[in-house]
Amino acid sequence: MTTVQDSPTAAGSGANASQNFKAKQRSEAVVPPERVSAAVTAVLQGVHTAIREHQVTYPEFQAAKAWLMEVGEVGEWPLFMDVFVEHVVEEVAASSQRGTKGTIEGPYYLPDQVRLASRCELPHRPDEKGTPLVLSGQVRDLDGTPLAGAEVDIWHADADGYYSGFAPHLPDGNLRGVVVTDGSGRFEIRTVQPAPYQIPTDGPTGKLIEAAGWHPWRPAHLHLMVRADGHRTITTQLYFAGGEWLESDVAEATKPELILDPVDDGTGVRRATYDFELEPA
Ligand code: MBD
Ligand code: FE
Repeated sequence: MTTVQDSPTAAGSGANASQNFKAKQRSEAVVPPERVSAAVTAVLQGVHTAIREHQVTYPEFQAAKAWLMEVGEVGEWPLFMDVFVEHVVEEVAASSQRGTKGTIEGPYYLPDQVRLASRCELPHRPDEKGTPLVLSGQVRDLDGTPLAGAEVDIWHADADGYYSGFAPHLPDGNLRGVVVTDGSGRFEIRTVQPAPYQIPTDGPTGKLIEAAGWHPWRPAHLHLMVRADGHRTITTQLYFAGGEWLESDVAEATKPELILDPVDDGTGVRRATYDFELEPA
């Protein structure tokens, strides 16, 4: 029987995302006072400017406070920050990164997933819905040297747009795995086509989006973190040509270099290739 607790809620996924974030945030970054002052002054000046330019009223100011409180109570800060802010932090980081393009990590990465051989199928439910999808490719150094034993850590939403670990009806580890490349740096991962992701409409982030008349969608995507000894880890996502919301990702995290164009192999399996190039650490 399906109970209320079994269906995904904003509070459920938000609480899990907040807990997960706190667990991996082992130590506070040490930021010198000059830098704290410069960045926070700029942020506050932006807020002050918005209030003056838009003649924000007391009721609007109080509504904003109530909304900020709710984001914390429901645990949606990881979601909000990664959707609306992370893409600019990534843009700054990307300016000193060579090789395959990165993009935002988002709030739904979970470490320590099952390790899988270079040719593998991601863990899934026996009745997992969705069009079969095979992603194959090679991990290389910038000079073209294949990287054997590299890790392709992959996670993605299911055919309904939900992530395991953040939706109570999904088994732990579903559609997540750490794939280890073979002697020539190659991998071949069988999974299912993910659906576009919709920001939960029942939480404060979704309510803000609705109140502003925006849309809550991200295009369908695969998340990847690619690691190899002596190389800089790349965190990225791969999208699908022709997919809905590609041109209007709410998280502004698409890049033209990150779009797959899978082809049906004649058996109903969609196949795509993507090679990753990592720079030296
Ligand atoms: C996602 O699936 C995601 O990738 C990001 C960046 C934000 C919210 C949900
Ligand atoms: Fe995602």
